[in-house]
Amino acid sequence: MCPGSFDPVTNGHLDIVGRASRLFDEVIVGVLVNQSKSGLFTVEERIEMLREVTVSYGNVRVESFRGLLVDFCRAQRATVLIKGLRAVSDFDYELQMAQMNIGLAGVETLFMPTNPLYSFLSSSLVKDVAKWGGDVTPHVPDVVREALKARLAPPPA
Ligand code: COD
Repeated sequence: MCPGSFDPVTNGHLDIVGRASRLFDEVIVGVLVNQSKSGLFTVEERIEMLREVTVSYGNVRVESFRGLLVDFCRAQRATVLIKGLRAVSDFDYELQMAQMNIGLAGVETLFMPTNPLYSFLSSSLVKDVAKWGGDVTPHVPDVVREALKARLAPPPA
């Protein structure tokens, strides 16, 4: 299980999903439906983009979930969570979540070091750069770049 918000998916996420797909028979990308936080893209839009960019991996499927991640893992019969670690700053929070998830339901977490090409990448940073007209081509798949352009385009004068 590769869980996240994916608002939107970046090349950093994709790198982790692709590497996980080579290690496991089946990979589920779990997109959190967060009712208390509205994103730039709807969950349906995020899922559509994720499906498009993972279509070449035959063993990856994309699903949404609400509530506790471990309940979703149980429902999907997923036993391992895969998380990417970008820097030491990610580790504190990821360790807390990993320990909570194993305590709640025995679901293990494996950490994958980020590809150094993407170690500074986050969905928020990409949205901020795109908002101010910066080029996000190296950081996201083309379909995401175009969606960002369309969503963040300044209104016509
Ligand atoms: N390089 C490598 N990995 C990356 C990169 C990058 N550049 N960017 C992101 N990642 C990886 C990280 O592993 C991250 O965890 C994952 O991708 C998803 O990233 P985001 O930013 O899309 O998603 P988050 O961090 O908002 O996701 C948080 C969860 C949805 C996993 C968490 O909130 C959750 O489990 N929520 C469900 C409720 C729950 O069970 N709560 C209790 C948790 S103990």
